[in-house]
Amino acid sequence: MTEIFHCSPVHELVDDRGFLEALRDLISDNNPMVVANAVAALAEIQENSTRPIFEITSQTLSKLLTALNECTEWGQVFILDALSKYKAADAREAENIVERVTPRLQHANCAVVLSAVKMILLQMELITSTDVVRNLCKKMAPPLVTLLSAEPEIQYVALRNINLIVQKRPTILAHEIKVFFCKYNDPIYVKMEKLEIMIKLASDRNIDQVLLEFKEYATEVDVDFVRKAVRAIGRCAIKLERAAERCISVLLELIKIKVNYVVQEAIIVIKDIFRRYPNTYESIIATLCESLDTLDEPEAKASMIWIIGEYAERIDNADELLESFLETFPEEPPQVQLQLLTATVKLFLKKPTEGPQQMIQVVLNNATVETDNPDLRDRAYIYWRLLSTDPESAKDVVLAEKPVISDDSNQLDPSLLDELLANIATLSSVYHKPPDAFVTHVKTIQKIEEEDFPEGSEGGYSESPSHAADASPPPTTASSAQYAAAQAVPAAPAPVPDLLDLMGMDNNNNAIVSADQPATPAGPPLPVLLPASTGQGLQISAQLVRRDGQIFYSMLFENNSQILLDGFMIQFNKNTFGLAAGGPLQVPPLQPRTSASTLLPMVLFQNISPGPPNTLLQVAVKNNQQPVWYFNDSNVSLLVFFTEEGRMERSAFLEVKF
Ligand SMILES: *[C@@H]1O[C@H](CO)[C@@H](O)[C@H](O)[C@H]1NC(C)=O
Ligand SMILES: *[C@@H]1O[C@H](CO)[C@@H](O)[C@H](O)[C@H]1NC(C)=O
Ligand SMILES: *[C@@H]1O[C@H](CO)[C@@H](O)[C@H](O)[C@H]1NC(C)=O
Ligand SMILES: CC(=O)N[C@H]1CO[C@H](CO)[C@@H](O)[C@@H]1O
Repeated sequence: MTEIFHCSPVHELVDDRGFLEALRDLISDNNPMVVANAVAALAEIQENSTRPIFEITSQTLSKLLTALNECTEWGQVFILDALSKYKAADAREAENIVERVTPRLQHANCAVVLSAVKMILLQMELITSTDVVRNLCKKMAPPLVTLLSAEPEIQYVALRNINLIVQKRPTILAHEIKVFFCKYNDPIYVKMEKLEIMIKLASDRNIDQVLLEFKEYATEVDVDFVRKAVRAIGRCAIKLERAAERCISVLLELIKIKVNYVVQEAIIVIKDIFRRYPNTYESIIATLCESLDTLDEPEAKASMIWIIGEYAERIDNADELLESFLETFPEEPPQVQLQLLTATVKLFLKKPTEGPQQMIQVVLNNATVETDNPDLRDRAYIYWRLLSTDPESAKDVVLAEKPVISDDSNQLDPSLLDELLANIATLSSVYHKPPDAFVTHVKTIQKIEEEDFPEGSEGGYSESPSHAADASPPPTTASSAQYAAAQAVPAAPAPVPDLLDLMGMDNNNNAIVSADQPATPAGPPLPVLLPASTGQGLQISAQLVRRDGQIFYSMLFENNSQILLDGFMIQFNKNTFGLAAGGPLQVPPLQPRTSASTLLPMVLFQNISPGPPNTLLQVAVKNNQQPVWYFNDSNVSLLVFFTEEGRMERSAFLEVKF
């Protein structure tokens, strides 16, 4: 055994099953010190391995729980993490495990504390006794509070984790809201996180205290923090019905201070409050209207316009107010334009008099003829059509009762929350993103069933010449000249220089890529879709690109095999956009150790797949020497379907059914 321990650096042994088995066997040793040392070694190996190397079984459970006291800090973290994944047989076993682990909550190392919290939270799912759960919640509060007396960086990590914990079990820290009050010298990133948790812990019982705090924060110097504090007041109003009135009076006090960004932020949240409690607080609209001319931020402007439109019948001079906004309609950002359009229509439906009627003409003209924004245009046309055909149903649509909103900002989806809770004390719980969102995996290649492809085995292939001599450039129509020019780009995959620059080139001999020319890729390399190891030495990289309004499949073929490869053909499986080859695949015979790149022109809407939309492109490539290779291009950028200006072509837009 000692021999094995000495032999070589840990990471080289990760794949040595015999060695790992030996270590795992030691976990069952009767001496807790031996168990602790084996755990330490396993923990270190785990550091260097991406797959879990160790799992707790019901046999090793009690040994490990006993050894927990003897272990190093990292050994403890390792055991606790493994225990989090352990599936207890029943509530009693879960209770036993948790009871043995609770002393870890007092540990000085915050990694141990967070791992213990995670483990308890996860095992608690199984525990049914409300008394036991309540007790555990009580025990978890003090260690979490202690984490907040550490240095700011650790506080931040603790706060991000606590943010998750209070979403799952708000009771744990329900009585501790005071520790989340911001200190004047807290760094801004700590303050922001504390604010978020204060909102989550705010309740009818503590709201007065919380509002005093928020009000104070709203007068500090850091603008972002002030804004967040004002928004926090609004979110509390939405969350706590009984406290809404108190929240609103604080907001009104803040508006009266007339600090520009405070006013704007307040108006944004008041719009949400109106949506949460319709027909309740409209009396404050007059106060809001006093600040009308100070609004210069799109979101605040849009909110105010929404309020005016929504309550047009109760605001005497609603038409004047809207008219003042309309003067700058063409220059406003889209967000404001959309609100102006809707508010004007609401005003017209509520007060169908001459003034509003003129306004609506101006708005509809501006929003249809004079705009490039498709959202604005579509909405304007819908209103126009509704108003001109059936004003009564226009009322039903535009003035319909809106669903009441609730405060779900910064609230995580329950399944994501559970996944993140299982990752407490890791980076994942700090980012609030699941591990696979920032740890990339290596793509593996899978065989696609040949029957999936249209027209059987050969029919649909776009052929490439068997010999370079056979390859004649396509006929000289305008588009095929472009295409030939595209082919002439010597061995340079994406991005290809502007095609127009190449039009003057003599492309008789360059019409296909010379196989002798080594690939000198300019710009980022194409993604490898068929690695040489899978393709018996043939490697294929490819990506859809858009050049001069046309879609191409930019491909690079690399021959790492010992034989000449020729007769290349390509076929695309049915896909959402109906992408298919728009011409033959022009790849010259590939000598061993040579490569060739090509731009294959693509057409849309040729073989549209009936299934739900996705961005997957399944490709089959064959040649005269090798079997058919299948690969998936899973990274089809939607951008290539749009013109260079980012607008989708009309014909393309009409045909794609999202
Ligand atoms: C667009 O709006 C501006 C400002 O309100 C107005 O002067 C102009 O006449 C409008 N254009 C049309 C075509 O109605
Ligand atoms: C390729 O696409 C098929 C069909 O969607 C899928 O089943 C397969 O997992 C994909 N293969 C890879 C390597 O992504
Ligand atoms: C997907 O394509 C884009 C460019 O279109 C590239 O930046 C990105 O790295 C690609 N992602 C993967 C996973 O290949
Ligand atoms: C897989 C691969 O790239 N093989 C070779 C094909 O030919 C080119 C050009 O000679 C070589 O650079 C590659 O190594």
